[in-house]
This record gives sequence, C-alpha cells and structure tokens, in this order.
Amino acid sequence: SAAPTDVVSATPFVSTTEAVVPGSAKLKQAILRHLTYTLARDVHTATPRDWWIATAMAVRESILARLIATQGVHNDQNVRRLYYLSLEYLMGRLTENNVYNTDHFDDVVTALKELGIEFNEIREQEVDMGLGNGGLGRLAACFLDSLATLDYPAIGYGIHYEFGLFKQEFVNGHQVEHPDSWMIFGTPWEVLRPEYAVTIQIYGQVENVFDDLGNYRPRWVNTKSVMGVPYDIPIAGYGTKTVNLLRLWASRSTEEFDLAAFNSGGYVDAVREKVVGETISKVLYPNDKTENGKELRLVQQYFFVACSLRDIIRRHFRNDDKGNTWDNFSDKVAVQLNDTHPAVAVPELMRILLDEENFQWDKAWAIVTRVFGYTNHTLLPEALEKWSVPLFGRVLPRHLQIIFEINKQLMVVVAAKWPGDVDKMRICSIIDEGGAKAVRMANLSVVGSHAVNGVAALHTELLKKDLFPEFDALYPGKFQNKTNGITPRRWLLDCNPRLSALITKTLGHTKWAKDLDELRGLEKVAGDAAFQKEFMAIKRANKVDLAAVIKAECGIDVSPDALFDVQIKRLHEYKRQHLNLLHILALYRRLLQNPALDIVPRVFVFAAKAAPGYDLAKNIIRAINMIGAKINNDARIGGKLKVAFLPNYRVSLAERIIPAADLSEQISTAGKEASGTGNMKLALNGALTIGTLDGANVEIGEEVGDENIFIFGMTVEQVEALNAKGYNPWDFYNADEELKAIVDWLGSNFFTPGENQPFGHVHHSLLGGGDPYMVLADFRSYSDAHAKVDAMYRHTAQWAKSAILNTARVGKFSSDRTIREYAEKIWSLPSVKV
Ligand code: NBG
Repeated sequence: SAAPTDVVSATPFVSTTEAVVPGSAKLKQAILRHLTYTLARDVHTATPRDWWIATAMAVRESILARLIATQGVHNDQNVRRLYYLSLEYLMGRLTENNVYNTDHFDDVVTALKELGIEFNEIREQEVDMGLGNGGLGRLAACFLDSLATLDYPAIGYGIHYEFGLFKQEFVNGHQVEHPDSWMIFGTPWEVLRPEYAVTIQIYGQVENVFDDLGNYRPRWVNTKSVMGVPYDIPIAGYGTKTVNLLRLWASRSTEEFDLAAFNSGGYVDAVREKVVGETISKVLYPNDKTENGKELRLVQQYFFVACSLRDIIRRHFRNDDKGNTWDNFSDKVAVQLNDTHPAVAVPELMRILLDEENFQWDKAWAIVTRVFGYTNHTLLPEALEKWSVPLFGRVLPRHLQIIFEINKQLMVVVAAKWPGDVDKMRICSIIDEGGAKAVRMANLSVVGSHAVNGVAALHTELLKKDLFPEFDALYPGKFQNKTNGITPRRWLLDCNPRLSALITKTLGHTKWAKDLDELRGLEKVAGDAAFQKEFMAIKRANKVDLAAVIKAECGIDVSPDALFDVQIKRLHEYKRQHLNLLHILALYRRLLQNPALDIVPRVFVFAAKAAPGYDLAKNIIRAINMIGAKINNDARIGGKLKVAFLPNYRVSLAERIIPAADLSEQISTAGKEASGTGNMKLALNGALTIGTLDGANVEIGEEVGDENIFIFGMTVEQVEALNAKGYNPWDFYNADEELKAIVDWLGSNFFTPGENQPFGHVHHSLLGGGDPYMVLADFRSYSDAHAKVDAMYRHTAQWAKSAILNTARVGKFSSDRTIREYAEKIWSLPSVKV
C-alpha cells in the first residue's frame, strides 16, 4: 500500500483527556503515533496486526479518558453500584464493538483508508476473548454492554484466564482440542493494575480460640496466600459517555522463587510454589453445564470471589469521608451471582463480617442477604453444583463452619414452617446428607440472596414448581423472572451492517439501536414488495459472505440460493443436534429413493463445541461430519443438500453466521433449555425459528405471532406425562417406517465403510438407554414442521414478510430491557449520567 510521508512529523501528543470524538484526521495522527511510539514500527514495516493494535490504541485513548471521568463521577457522587460476579465472560472481539459504541466507526474507516488500510482486514487480526463456554458467559458480556449503555454504575468481576475455551479442529470428523492462547501477545484493550493487587488466604485449619470474655473466636490459620492482580477492560456504553469496567483477576504466587534451590541447580524445584500459585487463573473449565467437582475449580471460585469482595470493600471504605461505613454498605453495594459459581461469596462476606469485623451473626446475616442476588441458569440436575464436604473443608475450613451455621438456622425456619416434617428439612438443607455429604451451592445461593431469578418465563415457573417449591413457599416473592436478552449493538448494528443501514434508512433514525422496540416501525413495510426485495437481497448478500467462509473453512461449495438452516450452540444431548441429523438423514433418503423429489435446496450449517470429556456429544459431532461428507459428495442428489459443520464456534464466527441464517433451529426437549439467547440473535436478524415450546422460544412465539414461527413437538406437560407413563423409544421406532430406516442407517457403517459401529454411541442413546431427551418421540412432528418450512420458503413474498416481522417484533429481547428489569426489581439501582 502507498506509504504516506507525513507520518513522522505527526504531532506526538494529542490530548488524551478530551472526551470528544476526534475526527478522522486526529485518529489518523493517533494511529501513526501509536505505530511509532507504542509499537516501534513505521508504515513500511507495519503488519496488519500492528495496524490493528495501533488503531485499537488510538480509539482506546478517548475510551480511557471516559473511563476515568466515569469512575470520577461515580466516586464523587458515592453512587450505589452493581457488582456482577461471573466465572465466565464470552466477550469476543472488542475493537469493532468499541469503535461502534463510541461512534468512531466512520472516522476509523476513513483514517485507515487514507493510510491505505482496510478496516475489515485488520479487524480479523483480533483473537476472540473467549473466556466462557456458551450462553451464560455471553449473557454476562451482553449485560455489561447494556449496563454501560444505560448509564448504570457497574463493575464486572471475573478471572483473567490465560487460556480461554479450547480451539476446536476436526480431524477425520473427530473434534480435536487445542489450547486457546488468546493473550500470549497481550491485548490493547486491557490495563494491568498492580496497585489494586490483593492477597487472599486459602486452605489451612480453624483454631478454636476464646477471647477474654469467653466468646468463641475462631481463627483461620496455617493458610496459603495467593495474590490476585487485576486487569481492567473498559466497557464503553453505546451513545453515552459512560465507560464501566470489567476487572479480571490473574493469580500470582506470593512466593518469589527459591533462589537457593535455583543456585544449587534445582531449577524446577525453585519455581514449584510459584507455578502452583499461578495455576489458579491458568485455564477456563471447558464444561458447559456438567460439573465435575475438581478441587482447582473450587479454588478458582473462591480466589476470584475473595479478591472481588476485598476490592468492593476497599472501594466502599475509600469513601468513608462521605459517610460510608458498614451500616450503609448494603445501600451502596449490590452483588449479582451469575449462577452458583460465585456462591462462596455468601460465606466469605459472612467470614469477613464475623471474624475480621467482629459482627454479631444476625447483623452480619442481614447485610449479606441484602447484598446478594442469584440468577439460576439451569434445571438440569447434573449441572447443579455440589461440593463434597471433606473437599470443601480442606480448601475452605472456616467457610464450611459458617455454612453449617447458616444451615442450622435454616433448619429452624423450615421446622417452624412444617413442624415435624423431616422430608422438608432434607430437601431444603444446604448439606446433602443422602450418600456422601455435599454442599449444595444452589440452596446456599437461594438462602443467601434476597432475590432469585430464572432467565425465561417458563424456566422461572419450573424453577418454582419443580426445583424449589419449598423455598418458594418459605420465601414468598423471592423468586422472580428476568427473561434474557441480547445486546442489539453487537448482534445487529455491528454484525449486520447491511441490514442496519436498511433499518436506519427505513425508520429515518438510529434510535432503534438503543430502543429496540422502535423496530416495530418495520411492521408497516413488511408487506411492501420493494422493501421485501431489499430485505431479501441483504439476506442473500450475507449468505454469499457466509458461503465464502464455508468454502474457506470446510472446502464445501454452497449456493446462496439454498435455504440456510442453522443450528449453532454448544453440543449437548438436550439441545438435540442429533434430532436435526435424523431429519437430514430422512431428506437424504427421500432424495435417494426419488431423485426427482422436489425439495427446496438446503444448506445445513452447524457450529458447536463439545466438552472434551463428553463422549456422546463428540460422537454426535463425528456423525454429523461423516454423514455430511457423504451427502456433500453424492452426485445423485444434485447438490440439493449440503452439510457444513464450521469448526471452532466462537463469538466472531457467530457474527458471520447469524446475519446469513434463514432458519434457526431451537429444538431442545421442552423444559430443558432455560432460555436460549441464540434464538433471539437469529430472529433479530430475520431468521424464522423452528422450535419447541421451550425456554424463551415461548416468548419469541408470543411476540412474532404463530404464523411466523414453526413450533413442533411435545410441550413440557406432554414430556412429563410421557415420563410418568414411561418413555419407550421402541414404540416410536416401530411405529414409523421412515424413522426406523434412518435410525438403522445411522447405526450402520454405511457412512464410514470399514469402521465398526462408528456412531454406536449416538445410536444407543436414541434406542438403548431410555433417552431422557426423547428424540424419537419428537421426530415426526419435527419432520412435519420442516415440510411447512419448505412450503413457505417457496413463497418468497410470504417468507420475506415473516422474516421482516421477526426482526420487527423481537425488540423485547434487547438486553437493555432485561437490565432495566434487574435494576428496578432486584438491584434498586439508579442510573447516573456522566
Ligand atoms: C445457560 C442455559 C441457556 C441460557 C443461558 C443464559 C448455563 C448453566 N445455562 O438456556 O442453558 O440462555 O444459560 O441464561 O450455562
């Protein structure tokens, strides 16, 4: 590219404290300045990566200025803050979002263009910040965006994992995992804060000591120390000056290495303690839902909770000149527990109040229960965290004592409510006494919080009815619903610029990105032929883009005129990717038996990671890959079906797939998917949903209307009834000739000649093991719903209208709405303009 010559004379210092948006000329100067003075590069040697960092650094200047201003206002006004504790943040790339949110987009593009650089090219340099598994982690990221956009004083706390969720590759159809070394070369979006480092204690024993007055004063002794060093990531709100922060803790050993051992040649011994201390924040647990009770995981949970509470308390007492004491702590501090992962915060705050601040129990407990709120994200029993009592006691002996005391008092309340009912005590107890004793983190979270919420209306209902009926009776009003949402900035404005431009042009404003209900304005053009044409042309252009990604990643040619049928989410039995696979097999077989069969050509797009130890999920991936390969290369079906499993699903890949989707697969067994959020992203971008009455699908259906969604399958009640009667997959298998044929086919080695029962695991799960997800029971109704999809897709005008109405009517699912509800109903959190 042409090298500009005016670089070195660029003013080295543009004021970094001004909070105004610099024009493209100033940005250009700043980019060049960072290229020279931050990266020690010139325009001739700069790599695309250098340009990306220099650009990010340039945009960062005004964001950091706003961060300082925001924190200054919050401190001066001694505001009430929300602290979001989450073990996961699935942030994705930060640059583009920050550029859009601070309205720098046009200037950045112009500035780079003048330097001979394409923004689209350099944005690909950024590695996703993938510090989460799936929906739970991405929800946290969307919430941060909405909190800042709506000017709520908020800080997210989490762990600065050195390795995020593994990178996925396919080898002969098998998932292979590689470490995700996302920060090996650092990222321009974080700021190390050694001045806020804290040291916390762990392990050790409790000594029973009595003070002079004969009061029991337990002392936690012989502990190990670990240091937490925070990295701050600024979170810029959209269309506002507010910049909040995400503070992530890295663990550091407090032991310097042993110089004597080092000098005597024991290089490994010399650093052993240090390495152990640094292991805590090394890697994100890649398990989605299933817990495997590893000690390191509990240590991670306690580490980040203890560091965060220290930081929260420090911030509160820094304002003691403004009257802050423990008496107003719960007026200034709201803490939200994102699932039970941070639940150890409850006994930790109790420990601080009792042991360090000498509070009486009742006063301490009143503070604690006013501070915490708890969000439940699943009903799956295998995902409800439990810690064995001996393990817990070894890692956190004092906390275990406190939990026993909380439980003792809980049992008194339960006994008063249901006198003589031991069963109720057993159910409510924080300690699971059936079998090996275990601490139930969900019970602890419910008892220690003033509000508990589910994440979709149906989920909350089931939470009250099935999981916690006793607690609901014990604490009327404590359980609430907060239906999930997604940020329209990342999931429409940034990821689908073509559709965004059309919406802005049609509505005549950009207000919709901050008030998503404005999209209702599109309803009146949904039937307009010219608008439909534009809308569908955009969908097609996005499909052309995705086709190029599919070609590059999978080597498969797909036609943008086919129906793009998309299922993207973690691989899990309850999400039923294998139900989708059965339908693909059925279509394939129908085509083989009748090559003239007139079906709408389809491209099935999958993307999903399976937990590394989840064999069945991995077998489903293999089956989709191998059956897909066979179908893709079978000339007999004339290219009518294609199956593309894109490797390494992550936020930045979702941003390419979602704008190109025609059909959104949301096919979990009713009652199993707490909410789903991918369903919202796809509908917002004009995909029609084929789905069960599960999670937020129910509410999406209410918004878009029955005629604009394909609902199929058993309801929760029907699932329960079938369970009560006893589900027998053979009944469905034997009663449905086509189903029988494809299940047998799946069980054969037709798709991988020479291998013995390649998909035996999947096959067995459907027929052998009394499948709790009842795949076969829903197959026929699913297949019928797909026939309706096929029929509607042929009527382009009707399809276009439905797609437009999906975009127009899903404003409810903005995370802005969700966050406002949390702020009003759980956090009592006023917003503060900066
Ligand atoms: C997941 C649910 C999803 C939901 C997200 C966000 C866990 C434990 N739960 O349905 O499965 O959308 O949380 O609430 O990851």
